[in-house]
Amino acid sequence: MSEEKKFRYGFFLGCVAPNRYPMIETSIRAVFDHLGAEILELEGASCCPAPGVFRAFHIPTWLVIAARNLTIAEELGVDVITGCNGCYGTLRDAWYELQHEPEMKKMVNEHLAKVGRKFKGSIEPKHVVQALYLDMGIDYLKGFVKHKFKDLKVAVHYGCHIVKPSDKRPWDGEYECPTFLDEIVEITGAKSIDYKDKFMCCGAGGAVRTAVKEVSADFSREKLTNIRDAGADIIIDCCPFCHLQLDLGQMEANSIYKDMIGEPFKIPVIYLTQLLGLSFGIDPNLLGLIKNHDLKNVSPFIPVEPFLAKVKEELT
Ligand code: 9S8
Ligand code: 9S8
Ligand code: COM
Repeated sequence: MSEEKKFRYGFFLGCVAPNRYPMIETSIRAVFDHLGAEILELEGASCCPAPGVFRAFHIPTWLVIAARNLTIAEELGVDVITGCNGCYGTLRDAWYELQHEPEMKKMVNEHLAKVGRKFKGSIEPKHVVQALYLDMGIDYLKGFVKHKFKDLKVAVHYGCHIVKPSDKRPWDGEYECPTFLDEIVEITGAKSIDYKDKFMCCGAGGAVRTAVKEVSADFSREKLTNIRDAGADIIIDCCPFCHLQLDLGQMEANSIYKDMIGEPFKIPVIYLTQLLGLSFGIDPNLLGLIKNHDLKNVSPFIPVEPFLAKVKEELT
């Protein structure tokens, strides 16, 4: 008999983590398991669909697809967690809107009836960070810390959708200068350093990355310059799309804005649960913290080895 777990969630994967950054998915699974959370699969889930793309074109289509994804978790009777800000944005905004707009809910359920589904609004979509910070809480997390970093300077990147729109987020007034992510990071002993325009977008969202690569790379260039100027050893984020932009985006900024940036950027980009997992004593391999590879077009694009060297030095 398996032991009774304290928390249960349906895991909404989205597209970017499973396709481009499987280490993000792996580290979320490892850390949640370690924290006594049971993870259920949402079989048949699709793209959330991406807020900056689908919602920008056709709101009813966006709502119906989002609601369909939520009904999968409703059938299982569990709240949803997602490790992606964009998926969180879509699932949470749609969930909220459908509860406040009966006409929209009626329209959505007419469509869902054709595939034998019905949106009720009975479960809550949560970000992985929300589950860690609000469901479990800092004190609970602290109880799992086995190793502490002594000298690791972290630039925390929140991304946009995790805090905005504020009326549909659970952060209790903390929307302009939130601290919840920094607080989680700091239980590992790492220092979350201040840097200029910390809450600026990474440059990827709202389909900017797809539409105008130079503009999105310019955002990243500015953000990365501020992060480097502040002396960060690594970047910590909580969104696979930000992760892609801050990792692959360093290569892009290095080539598109070569003349502006001086030394090429090479700041390791680490997902929150990878850092947490290390501090909980989880094997780096189970957190997808792999050594540099020589495969082409395969993440991570910026080697994480300088970080792994530091981990070895500080955590053993
Ligand atoms: S799904 Fe499809 S494109 Fe993405 S990763 Fe997050 S947002 Fe939702
Ligand atoms: S991608 Fe993730 S959440 Fe977003 S829209 Fe602005 S920032 Fe980066
Ligand atoms: C950003 C998602 S995480 S989107 O590009 O705004 O849809």
